[in-house]
Amino acid sequence: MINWLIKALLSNRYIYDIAKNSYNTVSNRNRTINTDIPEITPFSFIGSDIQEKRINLLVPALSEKHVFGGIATALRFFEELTKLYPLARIIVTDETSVQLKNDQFYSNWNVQDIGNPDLSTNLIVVSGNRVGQDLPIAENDYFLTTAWWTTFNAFKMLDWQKYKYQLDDFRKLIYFVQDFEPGFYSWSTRYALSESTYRKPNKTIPIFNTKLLNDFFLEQGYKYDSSFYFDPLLNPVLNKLRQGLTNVSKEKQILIYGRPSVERNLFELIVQSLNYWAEKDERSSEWKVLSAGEYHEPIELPNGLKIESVGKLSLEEYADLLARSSIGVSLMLSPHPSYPPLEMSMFGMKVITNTYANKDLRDLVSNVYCPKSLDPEDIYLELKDCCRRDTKVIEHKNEVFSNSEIEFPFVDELVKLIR
Ligand code: TRH
Repeated sequence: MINWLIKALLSNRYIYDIAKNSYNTVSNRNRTINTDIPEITPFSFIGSDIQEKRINLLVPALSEKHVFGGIATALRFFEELTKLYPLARIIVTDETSVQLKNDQFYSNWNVQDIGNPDLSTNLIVVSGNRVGQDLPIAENDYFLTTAWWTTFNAFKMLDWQKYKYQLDDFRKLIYFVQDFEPGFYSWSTRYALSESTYRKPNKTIPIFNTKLLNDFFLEQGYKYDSSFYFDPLLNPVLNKLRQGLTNVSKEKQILIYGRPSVERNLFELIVQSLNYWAEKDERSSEWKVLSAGEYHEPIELPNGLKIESVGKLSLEEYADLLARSSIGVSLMLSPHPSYPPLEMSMFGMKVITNTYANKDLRDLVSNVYCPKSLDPEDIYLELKDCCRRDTKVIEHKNEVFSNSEIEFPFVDELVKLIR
């Protein structure tokens, strides 16, 4: 009864604001303010005698549980680069230990914690615990960065390298840009820091994941002397599995890309839309709703329906679900298309996804439907329509994923540029 009363009072915006302000005042009184940004904990450096050219990849994490689309694509690109350099090193910036996936090109490389002597072999350096430890940097180290803070940290590596080895100019790093990352935050310190990494054209050669993202950066006015973009491949493992699953029958199953902890994937919005749909579409009870991406508790919907979470699946299980499901709902509030809507479409599903800035996948990919706005009611209307559309897979078009076997045709040209 008391809980119900509190809930009812807090649903009033005015009372909610008063309660929130009082709570903040009391809880701020004894609080020490933490101004750390752990991702940019400084590295300290030490010289290295290694003479061979070495390509260094900086990634936040390498353990399998963290490898979704972004890191997987960066690793494919890095693998191509390793073929052009005698030595390679992966610097893991955030994890304090790594559990590597088997059968990867780096699976049997030496793994060491930061602070150990440099080795003239391919190497993985785990740097999550870097305070008081030095990272060896050689004159012939070259850098490929991924998330904004790996780039922020690598700029310091370039500064130190130029100073230590008296280089005439900064060696440019290769910045693998897979989204407009300031958008991962509200207007804030992290927004500002991540945006700052796009404003050092004298130190960067960006590689944009998709033409859509490349065009978004151009429209925002960022300029570089040289840059490249690529059309990503449908994950090669998924592609292979897809060929064996073409005859699987579609079920009355809706699959959502459900990642409650990744704000840009708009989990709450999907749940709100499904609530409308379960309540208002008189045929909703004919369907089953599954959520894949990240585990969460089951969510009750009206009319006895439920969103069941299957968590992060192996690629084999994910492919199987894509093949059996009829409709996908996968949102991402960013100019990058994100992979799941494209994967759903490639497996013959009808896909509901959002537009953003210059992104409109309806122009580029078959079976894609976009709501008029991101009002959950508009998403519900699109979903209701999709539930009534023929489940037959129509002729397929996908102009975002690459049609060629070669995902990064520009690697030779790129490597020449940063000699
Ligand atoms: O790595 P990601 O978090 O995505 C990043 C960013 O979203 C970035 O904005 C985007 O530009 C960049 O990728 C390309 O995760 P993403 O792309 O959403 O991950 C999708 C991949 O995850 C998909 O290709 C297959 C894999 N996957 C699983 O392995 N298991 C699962 O259950 C699911 C649902 C996906």
